Amino acid sequence: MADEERSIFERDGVFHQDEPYFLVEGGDVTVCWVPVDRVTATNGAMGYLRGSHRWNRLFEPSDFVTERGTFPERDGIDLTGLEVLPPVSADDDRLVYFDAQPGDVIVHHWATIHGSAGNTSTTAQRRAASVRYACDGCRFHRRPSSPEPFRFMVDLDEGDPLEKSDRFPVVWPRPGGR
Ligand SMILES: O=C(O)CCC(=O)C(=O)O
Repeated sequence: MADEERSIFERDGVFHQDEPYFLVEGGDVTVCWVPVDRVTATNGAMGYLRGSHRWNRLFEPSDFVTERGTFPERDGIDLTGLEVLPPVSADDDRLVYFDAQPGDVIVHHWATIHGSAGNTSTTAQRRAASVRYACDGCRFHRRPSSPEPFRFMVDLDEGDPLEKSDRFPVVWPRPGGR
C-alpha cells in the first residue's frame, strides 16, 4: 500500500463507534448503511473491526476533521470516562471490508468500530444513507459525549421512551400494543 493511502487509513478519527454519539440508552441500537452507488475499496468501502462490539469499551466520538480527532469539550460536551481510540491500521486482520451496491444493506451494532478511508476515486460517487433502529425499551438519554446538534431540541426528557417523540417513529409495533 502506498504511503499516502496508509496515512489516510491510520489518521485518528476515521474509524469510530456510533454509541457515544447517540442520545439513547437502555438497549441496543443497530445501524443500517444503505449505499446508493456501487462502493469498492477505491471509493470508500465500509470496514468493521470484527468483535469490537463485545469489548465493552466506549471511545470518544470522532469529529472526522481535526488533528486531535475528537470533539472539544465545549457546549456541554463532556468526554469523561471515554477512551481515546488508538489509530486503526488498515492491515489489522480483524477489519472486514464490504464492497456494496445499491440494494445492499450493511448492518452493524452501535458499538462496532467502523469507518472507511474515504473516496479516492476521481470518477465514482459514494453516497449512502444511514438508518438507525433502536430496540424496544430504549430511552432518551442526553448523553454528555454526544455532539448531536439537536440534543437540546428534542421534545423529550431524560429517561422518556423514545417513541414519545415524533423524531423516533415506531417502525415495528408489537401486535396488540406494548
Ligand atoms: O459513510 C460513512 O463513511 C460513515 C457511515 C457511518 O459511520 C455510519 O453509518 O454509522
